Amino acid sequence: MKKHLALLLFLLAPAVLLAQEEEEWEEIEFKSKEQDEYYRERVENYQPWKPLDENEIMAYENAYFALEEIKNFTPFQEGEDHQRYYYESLKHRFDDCPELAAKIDKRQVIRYEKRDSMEAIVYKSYEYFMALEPSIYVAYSEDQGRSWTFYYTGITHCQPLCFKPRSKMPLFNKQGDLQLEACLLRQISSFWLGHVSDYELVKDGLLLTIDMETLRKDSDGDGLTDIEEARFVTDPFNSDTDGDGIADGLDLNPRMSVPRSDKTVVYEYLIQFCFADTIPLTIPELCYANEKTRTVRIVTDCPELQAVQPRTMRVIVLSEEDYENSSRYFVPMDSYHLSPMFKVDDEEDAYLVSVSARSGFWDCLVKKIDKGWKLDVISSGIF
Ligand SMILES: [Ca+2]
Ligand SMILES: [Ca+2]
Ligand SMILES: [Ca+2]
Repeated sequence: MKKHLALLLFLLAPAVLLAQEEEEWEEIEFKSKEQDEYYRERVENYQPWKPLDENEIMAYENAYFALEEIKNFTPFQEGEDHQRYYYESLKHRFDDCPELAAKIDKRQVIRYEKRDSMEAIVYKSYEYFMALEPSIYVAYSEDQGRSWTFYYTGITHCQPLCFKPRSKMPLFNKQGDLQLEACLLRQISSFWLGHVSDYELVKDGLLLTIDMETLRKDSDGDGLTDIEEARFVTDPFNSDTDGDGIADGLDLNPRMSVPRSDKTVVYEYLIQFCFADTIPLTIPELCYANEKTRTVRIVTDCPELQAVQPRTMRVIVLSEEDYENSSRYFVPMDSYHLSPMFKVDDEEDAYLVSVSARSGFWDCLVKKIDKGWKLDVISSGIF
């Protein structure tokens, strides 16, 4: 097996190791000193996943909503955090929740309540923010369910707040805000493909109050709420964080406005898993985000990659330093790993580049040709 591939597999372990056993790897004949150096450094700096300690969990505060201790509460039940729980026991629980209300499947629902003309559904979804645990959303209607608005709460299921579907407390409080019984959980095993992470209870008997005004707040009017901007690491008080003329809510790469190079177009193909034989050097037509656009994160210091202008997804590009400074309470968004383009030692205008995500990895050789690039996938694996 090519050395750098072994190093990459090591970094992505353990999910990839399963795939490794089933795949016969081709020998790759192209050598690159740049590539060897890059993977050597990554292995040296590799930090394995570490659980938060109990004190860090106890110190959790929600940046937007009040979290308080309550005396009478529905105790946490073992397995309540587990995805399967919803599929087995929630099927019949919300009989008063109209099926597919607001196009939400009943199995996603944590709490539902109707009061006068107001209706609210608190639900889990992987849509929009791809992450290893689902995010918590609120669907809200003020006209008896005829029209719905959807809000992101900034909370990732079990990280560390876990809400209780069995709660008997009314969902609407006297002020018309939402109150949710919760507990704090601590993740004790890392995620890997096809495996649900394990959690332990750290603190029970909590109540989170989601006030609707804060949930809706979009201070700079760019179409993203302040809570979404925190997740995207964009500026909630500047409607165009990267100053490229496209508002944050529409921008498919809202954090970075970096000059393009010939290599940028290669990355644009790879992040969309498009392995065309030839890649023309044309600048892609400008596309815009909408409220359902899938969002992935890319951590890179490589300017050619930071400049990407995706067409079908939103990318949140963080430098290595931004990433180091980001909150540990968040389960990361789905991350793509794209390597820099490494010059092949003995060949003009030829580069090795790798892309990997949860679905698999691809190692490619790209060669500059007249008006574009020729792309060959030299090895790949599907997880
Ligand atoms: Ca905003
Ligand atoms: Ca903004
Ligand atoms: Ca912008």
